Amino acid sequence: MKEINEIIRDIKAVRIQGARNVAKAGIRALIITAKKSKATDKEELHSELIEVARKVSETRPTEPMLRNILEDALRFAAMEIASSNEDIEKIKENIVEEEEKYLRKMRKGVERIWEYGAKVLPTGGNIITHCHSSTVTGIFKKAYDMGKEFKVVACETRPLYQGRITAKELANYGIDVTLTVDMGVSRYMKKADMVIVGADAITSMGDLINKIGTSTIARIARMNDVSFFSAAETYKFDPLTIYGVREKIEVRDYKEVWEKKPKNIKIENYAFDATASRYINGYLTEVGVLSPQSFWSFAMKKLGKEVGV
Ligand code: RUB
Repeated sequence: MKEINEIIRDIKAVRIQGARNVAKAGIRALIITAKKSKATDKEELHSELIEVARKVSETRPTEPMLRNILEDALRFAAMEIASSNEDIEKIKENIVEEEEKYLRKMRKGVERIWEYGAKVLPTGGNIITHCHSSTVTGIFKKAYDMGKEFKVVACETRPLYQGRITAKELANYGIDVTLTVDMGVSRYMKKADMVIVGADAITSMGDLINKIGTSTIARIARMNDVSFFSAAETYKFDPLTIYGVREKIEVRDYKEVWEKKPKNIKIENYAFDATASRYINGYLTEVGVLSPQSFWSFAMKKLGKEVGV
């Protein structure tokens, strides 16, 4: 299906970027599949949805939110398909309706993070962020709407410069923002009050996987006694890490770093890095401000999963 292939291409090319936007695109892919499906029976429809979910979930390896959400969405579709006595066209409609409801639920969740985050943001503070996280920019916008005064420093985020998206979005909203090259962050840390970044994955140990460079910023924050928060829905939790599975870090094409590199130079283009929980003061989540140690238990409840013994 053309639209699904486009979604997949856009996620892989980081035109759709940030864990939430990627997860939302996953749900949109299921909605399109159900809307456009020519399946004439339940089994065919079910396998079409499973196939699309599988393809989308393989687009970026470090995105548990996408996988958690697709798993949830497929669970509903499977229940609807198994239990409904309605005709196939009505079942497709019900699935579309339910997935749209899911997107609205996601929106409510992130709005709660924006509220909690905006309260935590120090009035008159200097805040540092990295990359582009829709969760984090939402916090800044909410705080701005509440009348809080603060300044943001955004790291440009090589090699794809997602920091520029952050800077543009905040500046267009009227927020005071300065863009720095990534290695310039230390200069700003001396005067900073807080660092807030997003999250791609959170492990059972409370460690954070986010855009490469995050762990360096967290260490510099600690050296300067600056508190470090990550804004993340509990859907960012990777339940497999409880069972010892290490979070995969996506390695992208070296051409993003240096398109015509000399042959004798090696380039490793890791998209993300891991920040140990000891550098993290807290996670700003839809259930409240959580310590890295308690994140997993709230997340497991949210995902409806139990720890096996
Ligand atoms: C984006 C990134 C973001 C998180 C959180 O990386 O690291 O901090 O995905 O974003 P990329 P959000 O640009 O490679 O996708 O809060 O929007 O989920």
